[in-house]
Amino acid sequence: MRLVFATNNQHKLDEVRHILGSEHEVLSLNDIGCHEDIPETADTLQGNSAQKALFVWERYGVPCFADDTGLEVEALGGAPGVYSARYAGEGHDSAANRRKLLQQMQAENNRRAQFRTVVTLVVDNKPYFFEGIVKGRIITHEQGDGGFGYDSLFVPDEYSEEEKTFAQLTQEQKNTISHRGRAISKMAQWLQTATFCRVHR
Ligand code: ITT
Repeated sequence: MRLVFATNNQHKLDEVRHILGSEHEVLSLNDIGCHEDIPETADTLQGNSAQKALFVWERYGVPCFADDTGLEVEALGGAPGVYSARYAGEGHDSAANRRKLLQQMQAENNRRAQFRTVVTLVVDNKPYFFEGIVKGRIITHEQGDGGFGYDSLFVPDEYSEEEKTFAQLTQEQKNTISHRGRAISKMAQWLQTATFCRVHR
């Protein structure tokens, strides 16, 4: 199926194309000529992902999906959460966000955290939601130079013995266990069984 992924984040696009493989053709906002800054004004991940996907559906009328992701840190009461992109201010500056997180966590013993993604898929004018979560912990210094965003500060439980952050895993390894990998795989599974894209014989 041909689907638009409503994101301006090239890292997300690469990850999702890798997860969906050749079964679905994933177009970017660029590919459909959408150069607008899509509003994200909701105060939940589900609200923001719906806002992005519905924006594209309403303007372009094509099947599309969006994700909104937050890093939820136990000791910070779930922050930065839905505000993860703007944690250190409006600039979407990932390095500044990581510095602020390290500083907020300086005196904390409880380092538990999770990434949570909510994907909204819009087909036939209806939104469908898929959630993915990965649990782990925040380390005290950056480690690894792959990935993006908060990846170099997050050790998923699946790699706790090796003490490897998301930024030290291959894309394949991250996708297999990640919040986005899990949510997108649920969407792919649902697409396989959904009646609207079946050939009715
Ligand atoms: P779009 O809204 O255009 O999709 P974005 O970068 O604004 O892209 P989000 O609002 O979903 O994406 O992400 C919020 C923040 O969380 C952002 O700063 C990212 O860097 C970070 N983030 C999202 N996914 C991540 C991941 O898989 N690993 C590490 N950080 C991630």
